[in-house]
Amino acid sequence: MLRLHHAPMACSLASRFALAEAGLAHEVIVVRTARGENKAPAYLRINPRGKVPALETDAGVLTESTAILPFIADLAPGKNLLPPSGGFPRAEAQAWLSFLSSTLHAAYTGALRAEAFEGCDVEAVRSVHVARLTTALEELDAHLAGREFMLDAFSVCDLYLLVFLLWRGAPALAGRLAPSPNLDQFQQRMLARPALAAILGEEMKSMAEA
Ligand SMILES: N[C@@H](CCC(=O)N[C@@H](CS)C(=O)NCC(=O)O)C(=O)O
Repeated sequence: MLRLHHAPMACSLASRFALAEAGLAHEVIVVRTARGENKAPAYLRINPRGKVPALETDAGVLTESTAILPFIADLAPGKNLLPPSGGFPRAEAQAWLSFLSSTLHAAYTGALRAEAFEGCDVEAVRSVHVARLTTALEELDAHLAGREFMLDAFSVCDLYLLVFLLWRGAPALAGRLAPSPNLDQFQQRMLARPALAAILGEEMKSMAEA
């Protein structure tokens, strides 16, 4: 059985989306990071870094979205959630996953959690990261012009990007991001997928209860 450790609306939502789109039996274990549950000994035994996602599998615990998403895709080869391993299209997909993690997610972290940069001016940290976020979103918006998906077909890259697009609605970013019409349309297309819309509804409910 696959068990996903996940915090509502966190980056682990991409793995939750992927498990659903892959049609794999799984359990979602909610880790309330806002309450510090990710730093509790019970969770640190699962992921000593105290981060979500963590995916418990029969072979062990896997962390890092850029590893978990391809792992899920490969467990459901009939769903074609990534190009097959070993070729250039798969390497391109991996490049996008890396970009989303190391550039887009990193920019969001600085923009939304600037106070975590100890000893630094919070507004200066936020401004630098909002600028990086803007550049990354501009690149993605241009990439999606005239395209339905990030790759030639629907993939886990789309699910990972969707989570970061949802984060644009964070109150701390209000009025700070440029319009991104292609990203807006992409987000709408993704949320027209019934499985994703249903999960997002559950996530919103979970956030409201927190
Ligand atoms: N590189 C990791 C990043 C994981 C990460 O930063 N997760 C955040 C949620 S988006 C988290 O667990 N934050 C809790 C904390 O740092 O206290 C991945 O992509 O899996």
